[in-house]
Amino acid sequence: MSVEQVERFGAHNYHPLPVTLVRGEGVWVWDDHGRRYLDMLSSYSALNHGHRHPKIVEAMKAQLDRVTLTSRAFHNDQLGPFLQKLSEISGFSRALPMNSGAEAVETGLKAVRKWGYKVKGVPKDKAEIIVVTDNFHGRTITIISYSTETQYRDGFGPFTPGFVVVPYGDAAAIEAAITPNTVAVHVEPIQGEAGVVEPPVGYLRALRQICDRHNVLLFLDEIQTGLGRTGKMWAFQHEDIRPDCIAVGKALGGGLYPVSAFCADDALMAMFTPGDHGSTFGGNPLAAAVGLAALQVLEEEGLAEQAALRGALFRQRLEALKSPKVKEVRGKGLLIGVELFVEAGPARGYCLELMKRGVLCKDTHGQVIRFAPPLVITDEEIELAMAAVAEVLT
Ligand code: IF1
Repeated sequence: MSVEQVERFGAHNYHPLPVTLVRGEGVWVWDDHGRRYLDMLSSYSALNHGHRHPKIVEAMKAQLDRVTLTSRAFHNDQLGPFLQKLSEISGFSRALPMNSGAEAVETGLKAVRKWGYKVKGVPKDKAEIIVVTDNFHGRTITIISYSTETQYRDGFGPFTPGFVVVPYGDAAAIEAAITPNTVAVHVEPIQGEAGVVEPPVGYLRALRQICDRHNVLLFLDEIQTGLGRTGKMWAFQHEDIRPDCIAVGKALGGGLYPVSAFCADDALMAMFTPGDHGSTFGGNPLAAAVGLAALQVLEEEGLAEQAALRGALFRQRLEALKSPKVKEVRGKGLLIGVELFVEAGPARGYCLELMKRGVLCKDTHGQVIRFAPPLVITDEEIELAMAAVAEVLT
């Protein structure tokens, strides 16, 4: 059976909860014993549309009967409509399509560095990018070069230079770290992996002003917070600012296929000339058809507004529990973190208890239970989840 095969033939780079999922539909998944669960993790926010959204499945099936891979050595008829839609929804004039979130982040790191050299006039190989403590932007060696999580770095050196780490949430620390070689400030609007950590109100607005003052680019990672998750299409909209560029991923693939992109305006995207950067699968017609459908469904079903409404209900219910185990409820929209007191014990135990009651979620950083259901969740489904959460947390 599959679990033993994964143990025998795979790498032990994950420690999954003891459940084997065999079917998914909407917010529901079923295991190999026919038991049903509410998916409150959404594959780390890649399932904003829910499992197997019919309209996205339909778009993918249609494209499967046409052409799936062309490489970028030739044009295909799906990439254009996808890029235009992503431009409209992101508010950036251009997008460079990739596959994983980390690839979109790496694309952005290349763009802001090259802009530093070609436009700002930073001396060769001296570009500095300011990042923050407890960041998570992916698993490549360059990206973990600026991670502050020992486990993500241990054994993987030597690391990529050119990153300056300052405390998350402290705008003054960002400004103090800027030098003439600083090309960008690179942060998550809300830190997901760190445990759904929100910065102080006004942080993003302060970063925008600081970057403008010092001719530095603001590069936001919206891979987990974007595409409606936090109750607006983009998390940066909560502070009414506009970054210079964003990385997008996860739900851009509609829960069916890896699709990511780096979005920026003409001047920054012009740093890429033919042959500078690429990817075998980036921008393939199947990805583009799926990505277009995912964006259309987000708009047609008002999933960002749904996340704001359902998130408010879910958060209200969580806070009303007044559980003695809960230190804090954090987050925006349907990106919610429940931090437990250390005395309550590790969050993983609660996730196991919730699993026994038909709710799947994930702990992060030991003490935080992350709730991030598909944005298509209904009030009734939230009440079902809350029944289990109430039992486990009180
Ligand atoms: C794992 C974490 C979440 C991300 C942000 C970029 C990426 C991610 C803000 C990279 C990916 C995933 C990766 C996955 C678990 C999950 C995760 F706990 F690891 F950090 F969501 F919080 N920026 N996050 O959250 O995107 O290359 O994976 O497509 O690595 O275990 P990717």
